[in-house]
Amino acid sequence: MITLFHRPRTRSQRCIFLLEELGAPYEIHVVSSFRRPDGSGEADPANPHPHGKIPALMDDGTLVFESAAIALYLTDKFPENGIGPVVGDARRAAYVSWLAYYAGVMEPAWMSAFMKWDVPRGTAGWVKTDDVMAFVIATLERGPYILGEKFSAVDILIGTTFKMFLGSPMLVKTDLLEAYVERVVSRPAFARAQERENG
Ligand SMILES: N[C@@H](CCC(=O)N[C@@H](CS)C(=O)NCC(=O)O)C(=O)O
Repeated sequence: MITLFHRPRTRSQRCIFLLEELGAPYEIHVVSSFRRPDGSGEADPANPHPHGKIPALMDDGTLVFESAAIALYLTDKFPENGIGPVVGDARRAAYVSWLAYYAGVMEPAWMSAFMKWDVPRGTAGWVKTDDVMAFVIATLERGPYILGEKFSAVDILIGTTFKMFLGSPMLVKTDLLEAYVERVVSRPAFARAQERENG
């Protein structure tokens, strides 16, 4: 059985969305406690994540952590509906590239914008937020999804992040981005995930 360690209104929401898309059997463990940004609070001792963060996923005793790794693990395990191109699929290279890009480039870029850090171009492997957004927008102009015609788990990560920040100083609202977010969050699996938000 798959157990998702979850806290409402955090990154683990996206894993519920993905599990619903995949039609996977799963249960949710809502963490009993968590650490706050000011350092107060304790992580739930039952949470197997190495830093007590969420999401974490246990699959019959095997731990998977990091949202992008969880996405890849689950779409490989449940390939039937094709939302995670598997080895041999022409879109596999783009799929794993975007998953790594999401975690390794996009999140740091957005975080630097959120924290108002002016990271000089090329520092420590980082890419400027404007350059990241130019690439995302050019990709979505070909769209309608990041990998092209077909929705994938990459859209779950990116579309739900955009939903949260669209219209904030971090992410200027445009018709293209608004329509993309709408395409992602109007999926029935997103609504089902919302219903399971509290466990
Ligand atoms: N890179 C991780 C980030 C996980 C993360 O930082 N999650 C936040 C909630 S959105 C958290 O657990 N914060 C509590 C803490 O850092 O102890 C991922 O994408 O899975």
